Amino acid sequence: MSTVMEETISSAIVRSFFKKFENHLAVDVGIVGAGPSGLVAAKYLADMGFKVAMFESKLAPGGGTWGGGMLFNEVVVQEDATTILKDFNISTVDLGNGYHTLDSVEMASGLIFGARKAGAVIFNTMCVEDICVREGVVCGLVVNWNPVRRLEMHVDPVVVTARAVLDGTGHPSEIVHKAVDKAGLKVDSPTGGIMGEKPMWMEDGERTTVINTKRLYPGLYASGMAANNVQGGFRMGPIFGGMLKSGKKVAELIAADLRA
Ligand code: 48H
Repeated sequence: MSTVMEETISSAIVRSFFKKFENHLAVDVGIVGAGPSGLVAAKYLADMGFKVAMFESKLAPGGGTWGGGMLFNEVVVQEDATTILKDFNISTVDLGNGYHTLDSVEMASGLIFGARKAGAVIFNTMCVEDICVREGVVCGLVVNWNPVRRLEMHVDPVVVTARAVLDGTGHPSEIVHKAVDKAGLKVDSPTGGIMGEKPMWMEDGERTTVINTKRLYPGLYASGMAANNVQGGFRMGPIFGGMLKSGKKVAELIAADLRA
């Protein structure tokens, strides 16, 4: 009886996973949440040569992209955001009125593939449950398996240190909540706290998502709906230009700060 193949395959998985994880315990940029804004940021930062690790609590990265609008698996982007999609080799259909449609499955899978191929490593099924703050700088992520969190198991996490932390957790802005509610930090918002997302107004929500994308505290940034929640922006539904442009803007902000 030979179990050589079984032993070889199991050993290959365990060794390669731990090599990858150990190699990403100290990174330039730790991104929490692999939604569209985080994935765009990951690709551009990795393209610029930064070491990027993303932590996504779900099994499938992609965030709110997959379901389109109301599970109709198409999304809309504005003309000026299509250049970002072209960087990922994602196709769109020009409606001729300033808007493009695209298949949400192609968008989700294309963003994931593009970020990964650029060199960003995605750790799926891992959630970030806390942050590290040292001498006035956010400098690390406290990471655990999401099933541990879901099953409320009393298991301690491990820490990934990062020169920059990006909250890409979408509507709840979970990481900025840790910064404000737990660490007591005053972030760069009108009150120093989390303003809370406003109701639907597509035009204003899209306009302000990019403006709302900023460094909130030394070492801490937010993109996409997390940025909107922190600054009190309107929601915008299944239009994704603002998410893509937010990801690109935050990558440029982080890169400039890390190079300074
Ligand atoms: C690890 C976590 C944690 C955690 C959450 O919501 P997302 O798609 O993020 P964005 O902001 O890039 O895109 C928002 C967009 O999808 C959207 O919802 C829009 C446009 N809504 C408009 C409207 O009107 O509703 O993705 C966030 C990701 C998800 O995959 C979460 O599972 C993940 O973050 N996440 N991962 N650790 N603590 N919290």
